[in-house]
Amino acid sequence: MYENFKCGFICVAGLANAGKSTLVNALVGEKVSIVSWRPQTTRNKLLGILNGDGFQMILIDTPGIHEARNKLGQYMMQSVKSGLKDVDAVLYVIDASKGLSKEDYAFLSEAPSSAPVVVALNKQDAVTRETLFSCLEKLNGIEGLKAIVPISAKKEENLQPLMDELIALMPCGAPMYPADEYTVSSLRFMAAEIIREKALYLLDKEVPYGIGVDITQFSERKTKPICDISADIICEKQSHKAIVIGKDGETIKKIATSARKDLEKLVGEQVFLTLYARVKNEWRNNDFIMRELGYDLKDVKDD
Ligand SMILES: Nc1nc2c(ncn2[C@@H]2O[C@H](COP(=O)(O)OP(=O)(O)OP(=O)(O)O)[C@@H](O)[C@H]2O)c(=O)[nH]1
Ligand SMILES: [Mg+2]
Repeated sequence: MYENFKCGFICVAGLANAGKSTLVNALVGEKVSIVSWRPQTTRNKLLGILNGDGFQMILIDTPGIHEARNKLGQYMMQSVKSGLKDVDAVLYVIDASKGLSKEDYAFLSEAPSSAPVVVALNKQDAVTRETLFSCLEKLNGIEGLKAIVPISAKKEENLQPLMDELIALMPCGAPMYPADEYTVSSLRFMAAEIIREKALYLLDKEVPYGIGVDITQFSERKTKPICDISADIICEKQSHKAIVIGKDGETIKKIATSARKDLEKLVGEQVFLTLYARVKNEWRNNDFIMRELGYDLKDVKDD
């Protein structure tokens, strides 16, 4: 039945802010991963499943490559490393508007995965032809790349040729996931991410980088199509907590209002959302709290 069917794992890697999550969402056609203009938005390895005609492409979104400055950063970089293992191809995303950095060169020339590498030169909508050609020229000088495809993930431009390159690298085999699944993340995890995304947009300066979201209640009522969700926005400092709450609670209310709309889409029911801000000092270096928030180094350790 699956004689000519193709199924493969593709690891989507690249520097922070390159547009990896935007691309995964565009390819899958659903919101698998949250997006923001801030670097280091994605913190976990996430699966996005694209069910196409005759193929199932399993995309692994990963955190942006950066130098870890705390245990959360180490967890994120370990997630990238583990995402690169045992895949059929690596889709390396570059932000054309920033040009090729030495970190991009290092990744592409050191080839940290044994899988073939396809480069998506992203944000073509935001650069001149000259800039795009200059990036393409530099990339052409790097040996061993399977393909280089200029795209715009945001505007969904040139995604078909990119998909064709990736499908060509996928082996024949039966699908790994049911055809109606687009991710394996739990609703609880996705709810926490949606709240974090809104906080990333609404908070300023260094505050958003130090927040985590802990879902403390997620229950669907038996008698009515209503879902009650409560969550703590964890901050690193008392001063950050005051910023998260805002004057007369305005900021946390704004986060809740915009999160509620997306949460209702996610669960398909009316959502009653309650948010609290709590301080957990230096949580990004605390194994115990990190584990509580779902960032457990053991989950992404090398084996
Ligand atoms: N102009 C333009 N902007 C884009 C494009 N793709 C992504 N962006 C923007 O780039 C920013 C970063 O996008 P993300 O998808 O969160 O980037 P990421 O690589 O997942 O970032 P991290 O998770 O932090 O590593 C967001 O503001 C996106 O809207 C594109 O094709 N064109
Ligand atoms: Mg991301």
